[in-house]
Amino acid sequence: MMSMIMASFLSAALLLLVSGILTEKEYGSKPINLTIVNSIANAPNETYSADIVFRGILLGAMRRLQQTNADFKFTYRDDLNYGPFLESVNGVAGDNAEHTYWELLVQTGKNGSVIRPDVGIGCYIPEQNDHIILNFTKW
Ligand code: B12
Ligand SMILES: *[C@@H]1O[C@H](CO)[C@@H](O)[C@H](O)[C@H]1NC(C)=O
Ligand SMILES: *[C@@H]1O[C@H](CO)[C@@H](O)[C@H](O)[C@H]1NC(C)=O
Ligand SMILES: *[C@@H]1O[C@H](CO)[C@@H](O)[C@H](O)[C@H]1NC(C)=O
Ligand SMILES: *[C@@H]1O[C@H](CO)[C@@H](O)[C@H](O)[C@H]1NC(C)=O
Repeated sequence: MMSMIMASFLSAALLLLVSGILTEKEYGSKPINLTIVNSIANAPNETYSADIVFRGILLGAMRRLQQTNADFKFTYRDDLNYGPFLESVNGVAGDNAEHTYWELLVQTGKNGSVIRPDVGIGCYIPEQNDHIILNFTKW
């Protein structure tokens, strides 16, 4: 008798725990806008919609966009200390001699102002309604 009460108590507790986890986290992916700006060549902007999972990194959304959209291509190199460094987007590559690079900017969904994240594409975790801007520019 006692063990039956104990067992139903435990299963009820387990149910509460599981439903708690399910409501706390979100599943599936959400769209996020990503715009490519070439501030050196003055080429027209290109905007893509990429899917990002809950707390997913920007690099993941970019990889999935590359897999599903033949118009979007990018390359990166692995930096020993900081991880993925974005080298080229749609065939346009940064060049040390010319001091050009792809700058990561984010127009935040919160207040619309443009920030320059202090981490790269492998560490940045976009928030819902963030607008990612890859800006080809000079340093
Ligand atoms: C100079 C510099 C740059 C230059 C590098 C130009 C060059 N070829 O020399 C430029 C302007 C390109 C640059 C860009 C960015 N940078 Co920077 N950069 C620096 C800085 C001031 C010095 C690096 C250096 O010369 N070290 C000495 C050399 C001898 O060592 P090295 O290992 O060869 O250095 C290389 C790496 O540092 C690499 N690198 C530079 N920045 C970044 C950023 C990332 C994410 C990666 C993977 C590699 C990388 O480029 C250097 C030259 O090849 C450091 C801060 C510091 N004081 O260390 C920040 C620093 C490394 N950068 C930082 C960031 C965030 C960026 C950007 C993401 C900024 C942005 N929002 O766009 C972009 C990279 C975007 C991309 N394309 O992926 C952060 C990285 C922090 C982190 N944990 O991710 C640092 C630490 C500054 C900070 N805000 O705290 N950067
Ligand atoms: C992406 O941009 C389009 C056009 O400006 C806009 O209608 C849409 O709401 C944006 N989507 C997101 C997820 O911000
Ligand atoms: C391209 O996008 C940037 C960033 O959103 C914006 O400042 C700029 O006005 C846009 N340029 C054009 C031609 O639409
Ligand atoms: C806008 O929000 C960002 C963080 O999302 C913050 O860093 C920045 O200071 C805010 N800017 C203004 C003008 O409120
Ligand atoms: C891109 O870089 C240029 C040059 O640094 C800058 O003037 C411009 O404001 C940047 N673009 C955006 C969208 O912030």
